Amino acid sequence: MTISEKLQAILDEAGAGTIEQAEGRALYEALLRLTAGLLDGRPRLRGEKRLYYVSAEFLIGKLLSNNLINLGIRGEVEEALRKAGRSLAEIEEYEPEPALGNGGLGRLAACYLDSAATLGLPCDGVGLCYHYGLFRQRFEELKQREYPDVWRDRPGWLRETGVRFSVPFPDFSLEAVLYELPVSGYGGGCGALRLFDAATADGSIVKDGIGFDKADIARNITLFLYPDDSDEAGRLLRVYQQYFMVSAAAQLILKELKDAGYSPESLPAHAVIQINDTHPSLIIPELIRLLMTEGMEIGDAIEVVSETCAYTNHTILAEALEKWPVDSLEKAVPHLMPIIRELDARVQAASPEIAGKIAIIDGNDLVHMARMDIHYGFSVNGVAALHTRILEETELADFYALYPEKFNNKTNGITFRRWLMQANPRLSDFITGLIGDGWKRDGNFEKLADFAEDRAVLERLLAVKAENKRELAVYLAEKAGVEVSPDSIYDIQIKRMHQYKRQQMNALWVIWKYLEIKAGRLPKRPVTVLFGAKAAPAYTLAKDTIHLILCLQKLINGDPDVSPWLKVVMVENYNVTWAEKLIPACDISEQISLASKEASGTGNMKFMLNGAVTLGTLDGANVEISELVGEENIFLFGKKSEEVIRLYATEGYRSADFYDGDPEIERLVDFVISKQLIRIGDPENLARVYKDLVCKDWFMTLLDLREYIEVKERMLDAYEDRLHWAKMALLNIAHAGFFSSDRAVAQYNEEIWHLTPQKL
Ligand code: 26Q
Repeated sequence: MTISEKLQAILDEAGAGTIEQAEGRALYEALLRLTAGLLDGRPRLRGEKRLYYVSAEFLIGKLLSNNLINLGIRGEVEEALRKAGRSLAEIEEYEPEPALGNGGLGRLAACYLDSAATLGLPCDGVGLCYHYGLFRQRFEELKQREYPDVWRDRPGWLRETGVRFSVPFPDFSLEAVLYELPVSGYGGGCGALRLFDAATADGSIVKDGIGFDKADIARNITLFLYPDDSDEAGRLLRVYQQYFMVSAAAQLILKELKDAGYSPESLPAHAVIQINDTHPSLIIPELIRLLMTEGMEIGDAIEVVSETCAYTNHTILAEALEKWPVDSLEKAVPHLMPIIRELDARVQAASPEIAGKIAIIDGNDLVHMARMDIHYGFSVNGVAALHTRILEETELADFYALYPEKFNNKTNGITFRRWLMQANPRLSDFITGLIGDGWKRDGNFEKLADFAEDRAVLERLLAVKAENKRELAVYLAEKAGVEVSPDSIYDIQIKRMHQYKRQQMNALWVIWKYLEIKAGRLPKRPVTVLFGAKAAPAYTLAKDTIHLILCLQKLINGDPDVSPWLKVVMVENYNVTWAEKLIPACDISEQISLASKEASGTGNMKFMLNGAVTLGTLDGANVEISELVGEENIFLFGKKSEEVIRLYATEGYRSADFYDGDPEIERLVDFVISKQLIRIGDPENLARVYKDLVCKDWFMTLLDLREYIEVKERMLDAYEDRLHWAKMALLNIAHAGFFSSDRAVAQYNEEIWHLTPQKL
């Protein structure tokens, strides 16, 4: 049977009509059934040793297109739909989007599952089956409002497995119900994303946006990804949630060990647990506890667990390094406390002279999750070369001195199946036309560099970008109701809203450009500045920055003198789908974090792969990007990480010095509370942004602002030499191969996991 015939058979069974006439929803459901059926037929990856990638986040996004690509039938399906006057894009609109992550860390986990399945590695993701993903963002009165993100109300890929475990809390226990989503590899086998829900979880307790009774643990535990932790009850709930996840995960791992006929002592030979940041760290004491209930001595249990667990650090921001008060843990997981105290006692006894610096439980009765991972895991890795170096030399120097052999770097990667083949079919075909399609498996684009002086190729590359820009303009008009000119330069910053990522610096540039245009100094070509970002619900300054950008959007787009030259667009509810639309159309990739603060970044890699040129600081993986493409193919600015670290150490940065000492900076910052903006926005929110910039500016916006403006001007000028720009874009693509998540996962496997790839 052809794909068309199979699809029609499913539609017939549902009485949904022909492919031509079926409603979009019915057609989506039919295609879902067809694709899920094909995935079911794939061999599940097995082996002597399995990886359990335990993570509180998996930002998988929609899966239909991705699964079609990995099954190798996307072309056929598209052709069948096209013949019937339908399209995959139309059908995908009906697919719910699992937004089970905040940003980089969650998306990385999703890319790694794709790569592990592609490489034939027996690997599962293990996490929580939140009822609501990351909140849905709406802009109301130019401010962010949060709403529950419902994704499980329609047919999707999730299915119940029938496997259940009981998770013990002090006065009650909760039943964990295991769900699974299939994870297809490109041409390979099939892994799984295994997500636990609580049998008692009940969405009906959600009231008034994303509010709910934080004390009703049985009903709220798996409702939300990252419940607001700005108050005590919210923080306690996070502990309950984390423990629920890891207890179920630990029971699953030990059950599978037993089912395979292996003894508890042999755990390290048959399982490796990658702890994705500290959110799953309680799996260490929980596994020890469970092994002890099987009769193992504590010392042996500690050894077995330490040989099984490996830890990845994703951040050096102090406020994100989890530390839980002993009191909270005593309340939620008192049965783990004797074990955590024993773990702490052992490390303190082993290194008494530095006990204060490496203790798991510190003098303020805070339990340091990362420290537990480092002491009782066999591997600690950072996510980009610079990040790992900063961990070793600064943040975790005491631990590096103790355990140099545990530390290693694994520079992040992205899956080219989603971020090139799926998101950018035009570029994908263009590349294949030039160098063949070996890159789909080996991620090698180096041969593209041979065309760096080939005028015809460069012109075609520009044409591909122009076509993607037109497509985005149509999408923006449809989805956001804004008109942008495809002839303008698309300058894009999409990532979580955070002060360290410095969207506020980009906003100050927008103000600068606005004032330039107002003064009659017109740019050579119009610029469209696009933003996409969610702010954590309790992060006031981040929400204020969104407000500032939305005010600028209104002011500028509504000003007939300025809007032909400058437009600002902040897309609502930025998510994986938006990223897939925006990245292929981008000219300038904004990667402007304060050096030393962005562990790696992965958006930077996606943009590079799609032929955008980076405007960035020497932070995270930008350092490696610049080494790969060469300084002539990237626009760098700003203070280096050593200098920034020194400024923090010496308290050497005062934003007021920059504000008072530079009339140009003063003018831009003052504009935040100007009459023009106050008329549009809320004075309270704008004043907070202003005040922070002048009085605090913890992430040193004003330090790099001047250089940012200068280099961005140079970049806009460079854009006018279209062939030279195309050469830069081509060389960026040519050197993007290193950032394949296949490379990253292969390195994890060779140096940490040691799984045997299955031949498929
Ligand atoms: C911690 C404590 C309390 C409340 C929340 C948190 C919390 C939640 C989420 C801490 C961190 C996160 C997420 C971090 C994250 O996404 N980090 C990003 O990871 C990417 C993948 O490695 C990197 O590329 C990014 O540089 C890094 O910011």
